[in-house]
Order: sequence, then structure tokens, then C-alpha cells
Amino acid sequence: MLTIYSDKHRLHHGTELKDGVLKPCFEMPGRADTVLQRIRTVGLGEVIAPDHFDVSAYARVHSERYVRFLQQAWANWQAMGRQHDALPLTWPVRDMRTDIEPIHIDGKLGFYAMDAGVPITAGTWEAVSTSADLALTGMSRINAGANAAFALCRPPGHHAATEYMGGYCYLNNAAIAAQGFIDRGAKRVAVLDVDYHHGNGTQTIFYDRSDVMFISLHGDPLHSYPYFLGHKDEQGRGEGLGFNHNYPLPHGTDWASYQPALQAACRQLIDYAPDALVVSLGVDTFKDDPISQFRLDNEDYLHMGALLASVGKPTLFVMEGGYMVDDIGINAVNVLQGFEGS
Ligand code: Q9C
Ligand code: ZN
Repeated sequence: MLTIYSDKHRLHHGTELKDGVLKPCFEMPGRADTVLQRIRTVGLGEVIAPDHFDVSAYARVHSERYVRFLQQAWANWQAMGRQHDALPLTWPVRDMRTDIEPIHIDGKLGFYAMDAGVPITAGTWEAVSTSADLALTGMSRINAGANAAFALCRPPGHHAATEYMGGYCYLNNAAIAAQGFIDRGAKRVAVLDVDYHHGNGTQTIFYDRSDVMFISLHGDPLHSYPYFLGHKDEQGRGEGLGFNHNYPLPHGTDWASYQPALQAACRQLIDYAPDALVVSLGVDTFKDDPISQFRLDNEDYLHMGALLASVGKPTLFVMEGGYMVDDIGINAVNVLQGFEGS
């Protein structure tokens, strides 16, 4: 399988507020390095650099003012004489106003963020725009006839929505790629999200649409981040009603209880018959993941890949989460090898 990768991900490494303490993000450069190393070890296939895309490709699913904010946030922060990572601290919760964008950078950060897990640093824009370009390059290769591709995205994207970042995500790589397929003539595209966390950003972006189906398997939001979205009764709205499917699963879910849900999701994908499938591939469902609560084991990811192949559609894999750095390469590449039937 073709992999799209860039070293530019290393430009992004920051801190997050976790358990009341500012710590290095679990989402760190070593993650992508480990996956790339595994790809080379098993000889998965060619590894190519991304093509460059215009920001207008990102603005197909994000607002223009949000993309501009991401581009300018570090400069605005630095202009205040600050040197540490830019992080939000104040949010417009219920009954406060969201119709006026603040001018002060602290106001902007809260306006465009859902949590304090999205540090903006000097290299963040270069890393996140390149990450989106990886997904767009994979989309373009599949559009040109490839059966599958793996965009080794970092930072991840599925928590980012039209106008906000969150959970280590800035630009929604999977959504940008899905929209790219539509913009090149696809009638229907499906996004299947197997990251441990609900893909709130992707769901929200496509919630009113029937041309992009979204299906997510994830830790029940009653107990797991992102807490405020990902319940079963969220099925889409208007035109999009019936084109959003959530499978919230309990703590301790292992392959025996995960497999039937994935099987059901694959049946829905087959019935939908999309022109292309985008898989938001998070492997934080692993038993030793430091921030998640499922119990999948290394070899389960081979079965996951085989099930995804049974959908029988051109498939773009987009890297999302997975924080047990030692195993993320084995687990992610197992999905790709399982998909290829090796
Ligand atoms: N510090 C992904 O797997 N962390 N994101 C809390 C506030 C939530 C996970 C954020 C974990 C986000 C792509
Ligand atoms: Zn995750």
C-alpha cells in the first residue's frame, strides 16, 4: 500500500492541560516516526511526499476565518510577548455570545477551541497544513485509480469541526479528504471512524448531508472524551437524517465485543455503496493505550483490516490517535496488512 508522509509533523510538539497539570502532549512526534519505521520494516510499499494544496481546499469544510486564525495565532500570541505554547483558557459556554469574534488572542483561542488539548506553537501551522495535504494527496491518488492509500497524518484531525480545534486536532484531515472526493465527482463518500474517541468534528461537519455518511465506534461519551457528542441517538439532521451512526461502547470493550459493532458498521457501509471510503484510523483502542479504555490486542488489528476490506471500496486510511508509542506502528500497520490480505 502507498503511504504519504512528511517530516514536517516534527514541527509540532506541545503541552496540554491534563489532570490539572501542564504536561507534554501524549500526541507527540515519536508516534509518526514509529509508524513510518514499521512501514519500512514490513515493506508495506512506497512512501511518498505530499503534493501541496491551497488553503481553499481546507476551507471546503472549515470556515475561512477559522483557517486564518490557525495561520495567524502564533504570531498574535508572540506579539503579546509570550513564548510558551498558546492555549485557550476561556470558553463561550451556554448563553454567552458566539456571534462576535473577539479581537484579543485569548478571546480568539477560546472562541475557536473546545478544550486545552490543542497547543499552538511556532511550527503548528506548517505541521497541520502539511498533515491535511497528506490526506488530500492520498485522496487524489485514489481518485486517479489507486485502490487504497495511507495518509500518515500528524497532527490528527477528527475532533476539529468547521470552526473549532480540540483533542490534538486542528484541521480535519479525514473530512477535508472526504470533501475532496465529492469535489472531484464522487456521489457518495463514507467516513468510518475507529479511533477510541468519538469523531465529533467529522460528525458535525457532515451532520446535515446525505452525500457523506459518518459512522463512529468509540468509548461511550458518558465516560470518555469528548463527553458532549457521540451518543446513539445522533442520527443526522434534515437531508442528513439517517446518514450518521454512532456505536458508543463501554469501558473494557475487547475484540469479542468490538467485532459485532464493526461488522454492523461494515454492513451499513455496504448498503450505502459509497464511491470511496475514508477510515479515520486511530489505534488508541489498544489495551495498553495510556489515555483510553478498550482492550484490543495487536493481532485484532489484522482482523479489523480484513473486515474493512470486505466493504470492497477504494479506501483512504487517515491516521488519527494512538498513544502507546511502542505499539502504534504494529497496530496501525496490522490494519493495513489485514486490509491487503497479507
Ligand atoms: N487536555 C485523539 O485521539 N484529551 N484525540 C483531553 C484536554 C483528550 C484524543 C484534552 C484526548 C484527545 C485524536
Ligand atoms: Zn482518539
